[in-house]
Amino acid sequence: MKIKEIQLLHVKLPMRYPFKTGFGTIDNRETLIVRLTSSEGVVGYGESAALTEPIYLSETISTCQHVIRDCIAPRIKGRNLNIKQYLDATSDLKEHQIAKFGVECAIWMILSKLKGVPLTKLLGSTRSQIEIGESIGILPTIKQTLQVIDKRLTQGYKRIKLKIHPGWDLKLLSAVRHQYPDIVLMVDANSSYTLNDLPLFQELDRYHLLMIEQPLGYSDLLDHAKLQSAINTPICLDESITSYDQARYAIELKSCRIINIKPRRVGGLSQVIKINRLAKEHHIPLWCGGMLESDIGKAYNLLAASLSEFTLPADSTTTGQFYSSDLTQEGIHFTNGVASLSTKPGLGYTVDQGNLKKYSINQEIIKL
Ligand code: OSB
Ligand code: MG
Repeated sequence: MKIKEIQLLHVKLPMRYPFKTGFGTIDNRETLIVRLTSSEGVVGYGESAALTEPIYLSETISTCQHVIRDCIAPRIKGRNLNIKQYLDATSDLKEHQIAKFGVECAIWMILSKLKGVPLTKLLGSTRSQIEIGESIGILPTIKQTLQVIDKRLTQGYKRIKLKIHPGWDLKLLSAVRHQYPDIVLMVDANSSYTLNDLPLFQELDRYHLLMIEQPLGYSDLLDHAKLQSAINTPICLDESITSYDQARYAIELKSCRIINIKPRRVGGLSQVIKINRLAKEHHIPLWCGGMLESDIGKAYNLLAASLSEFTLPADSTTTGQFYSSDLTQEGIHFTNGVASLSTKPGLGYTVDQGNLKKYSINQEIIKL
């Protein structure tokens, strides 16, 4: 299979309300849709869902456009591609995981369609039902947070994740645990604390949390190891796990006991498969995180979550929750907090061409 055209669609989705986290507020979601056409005329989609600024990870939509156009495109031009050949062709490119991920997904999709085999089968999935949890951003009041939790529990979500940052932590958790002593609950600090906050994390041990996600510096494996040895609650790393090797270092250093895998953060579904194997060897539970992707990106997250070690609920929202309109015809929906994976070859969802066009603010075509 060869790629004859790459389209980069810079899309801006209509966001219904801002999402506030320890790293800042996302109030305007732009993303990059990667559309590849093979020489047979088969189309595959990927999403390089970086943010517009490097406030969560270091890549941006602009760096993804640059790397795909100027570095990945010339390397895959005219070459026969399966996943291994794509990885070989781009192996000299350092970092830029989100850019690589967008192209790799589109290649997986084309291969799945050409072979007539569902992606779950190509990836080696072991489950077709994915349990979902909700990630609740920092809201103006505790009362509003309790209302959202109530709604999500009624909808059947399997666990609740609360964003915390200094000043929005103990009081919040005490109120939530008072109202819901037994729900499966976790927090995500998005790197907003330091080791000086150790007493706070020791106090958090009282709230029997499932895990504390990324409490310290975004690339800091050392302080996380120190913190993990001083508290009982498992630490889960998100921002710090940018590759298979970082996952290996974190496990060996005991920087965490759980890993949040975002397929785009580690550079591709191929890397997710490798980390899944590593996690199995070391008995490290995984779960799939999200970063407010469009439906296209979310569909790939759910596929990643179908691998064997993804035993904890994935972060995801349904179509319509953050964006009033999205990019697939079917939309992403859950029944009682569970997503069912499609068994069709390809993405498993039909891309809504009308919406893709409507929400594109810039389009670039690269002929190979
Ligand atoms: O830290 O997990 C995170 C969204 C954007 C960037 C980082 C994070 C998040 C979330 C939301 O927590 C997860 C989702 O997409 O449902
Ligand atoms: Mg996180």
